[in-house]
Amino acid sequence: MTRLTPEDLINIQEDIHICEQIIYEITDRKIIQLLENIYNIKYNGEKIGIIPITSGNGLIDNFSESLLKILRMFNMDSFITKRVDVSGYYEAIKKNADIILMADDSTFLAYNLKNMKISNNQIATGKIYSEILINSKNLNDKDILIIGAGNVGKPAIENFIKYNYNIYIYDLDESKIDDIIKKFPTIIKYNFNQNKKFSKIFEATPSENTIPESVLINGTIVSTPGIPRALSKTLETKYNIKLIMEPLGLGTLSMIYEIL
Ligand code: NAD
Ligand code: 2YG
Ligand code: MG
Repeated sequence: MTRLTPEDLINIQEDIHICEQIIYEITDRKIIQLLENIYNIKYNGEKIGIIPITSGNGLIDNFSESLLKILRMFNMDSFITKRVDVSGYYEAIKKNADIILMADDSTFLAYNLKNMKISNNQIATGKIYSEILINSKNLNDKDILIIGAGNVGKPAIENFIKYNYNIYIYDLDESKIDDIIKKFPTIIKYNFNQNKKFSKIFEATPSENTIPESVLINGTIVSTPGIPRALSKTLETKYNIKLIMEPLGLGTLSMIYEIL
């Protein structure tokens, strides 16, 4: 997992705004409509407390503030606790939060204090970024290339399996692919010599420029939570790629909807 930097988050509202437009172009739905469909639930004014956590490598400047911006962009009732860690948790409960959001170096979770549902950012991120491809208007092409079969990639793979996709996967770590193929034997191990092109690509790795030109066609949809960027700007422009990529928003919204 790549640790977010304050710089990653500088344009968070603009990044989400651009994603909103591309998602609408691809699926005919706004982000919130998509989430309501995926999780079959509507947001009903639940109050969300964001708790800054200082453990391990400490606070990321802009992290809690970015979460607040994201939630408020979608009109969710939210606040950041003034205190941190355990005292912040206490404050969130005293201020009648229904849901808390908090992250240390390895886990970013949302917990619904009323119904006791919990969500994990990696799983919720894999879900929303895969659903964008699954809900694209191009329903005929059921081939998907997945690059990166880690904690975000795996829930995405399970989702594509559910929708009967022909899944091609590539990961630097071959053992990851082998483990997945043991579980889902229909999955195909992809190597870039196969020279197959894709209209849908999912990428979740911590490496840069993992998507080579050889797999692209004009208008390929690339849904990629991976940080840093998986596709060069040159290739994005050359192939008119529909690129879904932002560092925090979609995954966070997906976490909230998962536990409503
Ligand atoms: P992970 O470490 O569990 O998995 C990453 C996988 O990528 C591993 O299997 C690794 O072998 C593989 N990999 C690394 N370099 C590769 C390369 N060059 N080519 C192919 N495979 C490669 O990490 P994760 O939790 O799945 O997160 C993946 C990325 O997504 C990270 O950058 C993380 O920060 C980011 N992330 C973004 C969001 C978001 O909201 N945008 C949310 C969660 C995670
Ligand atoms: O409260 C704080 O400011 C810090 N304790 C937050 C630490 C978050 C560390 N996690 C990451 O950087 C991310 N990879 C997880 C966020 C998912 C969205 N990319
Ligand atoms: Mg996200």
